[in-house]
Amino acid sequence: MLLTLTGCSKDTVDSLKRLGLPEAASDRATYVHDLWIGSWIAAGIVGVAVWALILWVAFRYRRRADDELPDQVRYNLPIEVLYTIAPLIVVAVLFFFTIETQNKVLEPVANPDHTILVVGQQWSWTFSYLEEDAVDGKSVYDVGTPAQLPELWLVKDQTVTFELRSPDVIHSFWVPSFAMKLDVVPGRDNAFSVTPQRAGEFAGRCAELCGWQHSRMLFTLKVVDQAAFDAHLQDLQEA
Ligand SMILES: [Cu+2]
Repeated sequence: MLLTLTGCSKDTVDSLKRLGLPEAASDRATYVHDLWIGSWIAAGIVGVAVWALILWVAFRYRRRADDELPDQVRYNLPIEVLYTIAPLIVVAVLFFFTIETQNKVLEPVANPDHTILVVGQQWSWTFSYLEEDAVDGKSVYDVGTPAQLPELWLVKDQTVTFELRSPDVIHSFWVPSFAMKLDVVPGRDNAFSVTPQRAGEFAGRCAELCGWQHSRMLFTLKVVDQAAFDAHLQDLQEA
């Protein structure tokens, strides 16, 4: 109601409901969404409790007369134990749910529908579609430059595993709509899987400062149906 009166668009309202997180475009983004919202609710409860206690103490133990000094308290062991234990509990709870979310987000998939080799090189991306049926089991690739952004094509509702490789420095493969990024580290075989659940065009970028053209290390993600995907792979083969 208030938001309607202030003239906010539906997009703005939806974005506020997600507390600024991009709209989920994959199965695993929803886990991050839950952690994000849950963390803010927990922070809100703790925040309100702390403000209430501060206000209550300030009011309850205020000075009541000009010539009176309120009780001066020091070395209160129960209070000191409380403010040591309470933050530890807060950190432990956040840690637990973060690890739990991380395990779900990184859960490997045994037989993904597609495997894509993602090479992050200074300063663009190379996407190799490995052993695809649309091109008779061969592999095809798309290599980009900062001036000509590469495209990453995926099929809606089909699981893909990204294998991340870097020949030079550390990059980070990031699709904001998947609420997921993973470092691309030279000499280290990182991988993760997702199932895109919304068709459309999405932004992708490098999330690790990797040199002077880092900010141009962008790509376009297209989530399409099987026919469009197959046609694209055949185009890549002919290119
Ligand atoms: Cu980079």
